[in-house]
Amino acid sequence: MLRYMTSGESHGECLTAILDGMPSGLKVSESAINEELRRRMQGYGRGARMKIESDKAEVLSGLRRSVTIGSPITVMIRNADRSIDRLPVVLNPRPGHADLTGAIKYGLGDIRSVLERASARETAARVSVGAICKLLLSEFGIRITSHVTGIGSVGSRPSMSLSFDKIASLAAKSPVRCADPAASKLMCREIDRAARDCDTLGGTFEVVVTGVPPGLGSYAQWDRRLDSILAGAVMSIQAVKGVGIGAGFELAGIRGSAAHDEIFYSKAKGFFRKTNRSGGIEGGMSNGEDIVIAAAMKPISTLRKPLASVNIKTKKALKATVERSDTCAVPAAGVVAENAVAIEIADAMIIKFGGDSTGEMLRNYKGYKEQVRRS
Ligand code: EPS
Repeated sequence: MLRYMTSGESHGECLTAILDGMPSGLKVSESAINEELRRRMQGYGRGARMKIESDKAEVLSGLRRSVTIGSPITVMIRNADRSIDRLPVVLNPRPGHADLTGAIKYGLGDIRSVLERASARETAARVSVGAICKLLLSEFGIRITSHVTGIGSVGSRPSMSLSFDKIASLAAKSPVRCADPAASKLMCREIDRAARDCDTLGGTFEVVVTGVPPGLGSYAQWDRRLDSILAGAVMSIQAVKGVGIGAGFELAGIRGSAAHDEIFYSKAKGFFRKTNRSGGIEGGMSNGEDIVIAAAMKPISTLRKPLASVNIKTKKALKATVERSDTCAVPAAGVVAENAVAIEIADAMIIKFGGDSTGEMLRNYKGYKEQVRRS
């Protein structure tokens, strides 16, 4: 039901996104989009580009007096650095980046034409779409946060016992968005060490969604399974190499009796679980518990001490090109993933509750909540 596309090069005029299928009657403020863009730019270990830019969204269509009217919404983010046509030709592909295969695939003699679009800067446009989707979700009491659980060799204590609000407030206070203050300090030092060695770091993060009603997605068809939709959205973020739902890969190594979340009932809560190893999704559907998505990001592939490569013109062995980049962007990737997830949850909500107007959705949602309460 919801569709979107982004366009724009990292050092071109601007990034844009068109979001189609957003219901009418939703108040959208540019400041709410800008707050998400600001969060994406944060994080210990980011590079010089984040000091140059102060990403701001301009909504060009789809709103009247700041309210959606059911027509496609266009968002534009102007680049401060628009040097695309003055930047030097790139001939030495960076291992791990889109550079080499992109140049071969599109028949491009200058790798610059590949990296301008492959750059993770594109995620600013995606975040602007996600920010609008977050506004829709907040009408239904659905909130999304993220936190970093590992950077390089430093891991944090498992957070499964922390509440959504605790994770959100602790992550917001940490320069690496880690909910464990002691691990947060160690992560910053790990980033300092990598930067000193002209190296980069990856890590792991979790996205948590609270307030989701049971029954989004479906077991009835493979492409309607919510877990696969969310995994695809998070996997599509630049440098993400692994995604798990709930305890994910850990579930493979424990017995069924220890893996599954037992079912309880009380008059006040209805059906509930005391554990959430399934990450809020069973049978491809949300089950009403918090949705938890874990992801692993590889280290950024632009190294200031570059790896071995081959010049695509002369075929001579050389070192890869050094581009300005980040030492670590895991905290930002978590924010991007929140927004990528927001888009898919908003889509699932529109599919379940109808998508022409926000009022219609709220009416249908209320009726369904009653059905759930009586179940
Ligand atoms: C990014 C902008 C880029 C990079 C980074 C993310 O800006 P520049 O290339 O001018 O420094 O900092 O991109 C990458 C990590 C990448 O692999 O391309 C941004 O806005 O997030």
